[in-house]
Amino acid sequence: MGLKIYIDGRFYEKDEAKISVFDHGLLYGDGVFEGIRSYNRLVFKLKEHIDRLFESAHTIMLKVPLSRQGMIKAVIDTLKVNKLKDAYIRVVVTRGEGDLGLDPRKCKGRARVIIITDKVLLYPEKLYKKGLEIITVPTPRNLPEALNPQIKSLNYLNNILAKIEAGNSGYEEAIMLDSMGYVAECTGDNIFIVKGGQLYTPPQCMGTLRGITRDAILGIAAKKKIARHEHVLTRHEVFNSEEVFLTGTAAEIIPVVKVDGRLIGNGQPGRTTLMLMKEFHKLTKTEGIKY
Ligand code: PXG
Repeated sequence: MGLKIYIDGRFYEKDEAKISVFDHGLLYGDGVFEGIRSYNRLVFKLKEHIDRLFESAHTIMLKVPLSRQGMIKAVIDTLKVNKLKDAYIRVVVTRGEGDLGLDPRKCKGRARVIIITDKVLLYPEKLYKKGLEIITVPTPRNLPEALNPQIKSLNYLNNILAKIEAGNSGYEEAIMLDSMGYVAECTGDNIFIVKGGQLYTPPQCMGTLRGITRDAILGIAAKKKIARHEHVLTRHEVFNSEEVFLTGTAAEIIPVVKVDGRLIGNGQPGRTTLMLMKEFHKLTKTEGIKY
């Protein structure tokens, strides 16, 4: 049996799951999305993801045709139909069908809701043990005053350009700076450093997405009585930190051992990173909405 895709309350086989070429999600990237995970039939931080989806939609004045509770139910229903225990869940809301102009008021149909569930795509296991090597790329993160990175919109070209630049240089992931040259985040992950045993991550006002994994890590660190700072970071501070790691729904927590050719600490995943990875895995086993 193939994957079943949810579109507007109905399930379609993967090959039959189609939307209009006039959908403004396709024509203009006009829409919002979330990437969510489930672990052993527990959807991690589902409410937080749906809240963030609704916030993104509110800012772009996109009316989601379901209530928050209705959206949670639709995600759970899709997981049940697909009988997936551990899944990556992509929720997409597009502006819907319009004409060829960009005016969303011309989209007479209602917004479309698409839910795709699939197996999880992770970095290769050995990178979690050895750590990632990353670089800084030239493309700066979108200016928050222009297109705020808090809006998880279908227009991800800013991050895709950075991903292309990382790939051109032979790297999997890249640091993106904000327009002032401070460290913002990576193409699909937030960044943390450890210095003097304390945790630092850029504040969300500096053009970073307020990652749900990021917040979970800050929560774990608080319980472990580790001092936490949401503070602007320069590359110099990243190069001279004891540990660096990235957080995101897909990657979870992954250690970074080299940045722009500079070894981080002793070039091995650090103690605090390893502890946080262990605690994060514990959290995903106990927290979430059951299905
Ligand atoms: N920053 C950006 C720019 C992101 O897109 C994160 C941080 C981490 O946020 P969460 O809430 O996931 O801890 C993201 C994550 C994917 C994928 O499939 C993930 C994201 C976007 C596109 C693809 O890996 N968002």
